Amino acid sequence: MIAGRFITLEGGEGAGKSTQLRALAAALRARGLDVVETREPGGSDGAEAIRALLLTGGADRWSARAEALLFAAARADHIEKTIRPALARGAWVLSDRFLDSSRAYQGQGALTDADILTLHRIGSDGFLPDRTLLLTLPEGEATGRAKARDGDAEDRIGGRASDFHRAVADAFSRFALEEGARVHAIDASGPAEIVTLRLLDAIEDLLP
Ligand code: T5A
Repeated sequence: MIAGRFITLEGGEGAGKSTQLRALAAALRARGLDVVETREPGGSDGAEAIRALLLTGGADRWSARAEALLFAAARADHIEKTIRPALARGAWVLSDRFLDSSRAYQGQGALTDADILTLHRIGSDGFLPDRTLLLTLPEGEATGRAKARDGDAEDRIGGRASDFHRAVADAFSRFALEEGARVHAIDASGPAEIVTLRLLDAIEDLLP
């Protein structure tokens, strides 16, 4: 049986994660692989219910600590109900965001990166992806893509100030520098088809 693999796509708002996840899934299916497409927050019934709590409502609906705990709880359910069963049957699981988003978004303020990793150890035994593809795009370009799609409609977290999103981008870049074996930074500029080829190149060594 082919070994299942767990691949995550990360990056800021509008970098093209959802677009690339669909394209990557299609490319892997064309190679005969069983592929599961999923996302965070969400990806299981329980986690999707938590997603609605996290992304709607006023900016101060949750404290920083409550927000981090909700993401960790959603992730625990997602891993247990969706990711692990799919990997166990030999599927490739592609997730639009995962732990590194919590580290970048929730681990740069009231809580540290170490705190987020502790929550992940408690919630999910510290389970990590086989490879994380970090889509990088200059700030203006990413904002332009997101605005072209959504106008001014932003969710609870996406709508935070640009300083916050800059700190998120810096944190992601740091993960790629410090954890280079797992986290590969991919240039997300240019036509979507070209970006997909870059992503395929970055997982070539994992393919059967
Ligand atoms: N969050 C999430 C946390 O704070 N902590 C966590 O632990 C987790 C898991 C989730 C929010 O939750 C936060 C982060 C987020 O704020 P979401 O609704 O899931 O929010 O949305 P995002 O993950 O932010 O993703 P977006 O939908 O904003 O953007 P994507 O998926 O990166 O981009 P995509 O593919 O939708 O593309 C955006 C637009 O650009 C076009 C697309 O057609 C689309 O219109 N596009 C391109 N245009 C030109 N060239 C290309 N190459 C293009 N690729 C895509």
